[in-house]
Amino acid sequence: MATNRTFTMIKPGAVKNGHIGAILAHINKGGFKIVALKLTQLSKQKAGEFYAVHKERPFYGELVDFMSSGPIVAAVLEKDNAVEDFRTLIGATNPSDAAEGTIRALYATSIGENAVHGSDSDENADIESNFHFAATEMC
Ligand code: 3AN
Repeated sequence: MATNRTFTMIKPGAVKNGHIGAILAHINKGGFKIVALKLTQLSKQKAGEFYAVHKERPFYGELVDFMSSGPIVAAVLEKDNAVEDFRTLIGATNPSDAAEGTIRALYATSIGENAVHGSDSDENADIESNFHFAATEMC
């Protein structure tokens, strides 16, 4: 996959609170093209695999429970400098530190329920996109 792509999930809290449309509009306004999109729900096992890198962190159990608690929206996004620009668009992990106007400042309720995921490197964007989508589902 080209390095101008990143992977995102709209997390269960933001889906439950009715923010799918607003967040996708924010992403498009930020200059990102959606190249793959699905509404799905992660099993506990799949959520645990996705966040395996955080296995030793104290919040891992809570994170896996939350991420498998309801539907999510998974998407692959395309833009020059996608990974870095998307992390700027979503804001800091803790919404109370997120810059004004960012997705997390607008739609997150806490550090654990922080509205969206954004890949942290081109390598992880590729791994995470392939975790959720078959090659034929990415346009
Ligand atoms: P980011 O999603 O901004 O890259 P990471 O990779 O440090 O942040 O954390 C992954 C996810 O773990 C976050 N999106 C958040 O949902 C959760 N998380 C991170 N730190 C905490 C924390 N201190 N307490 C609860 N959940 C956390």
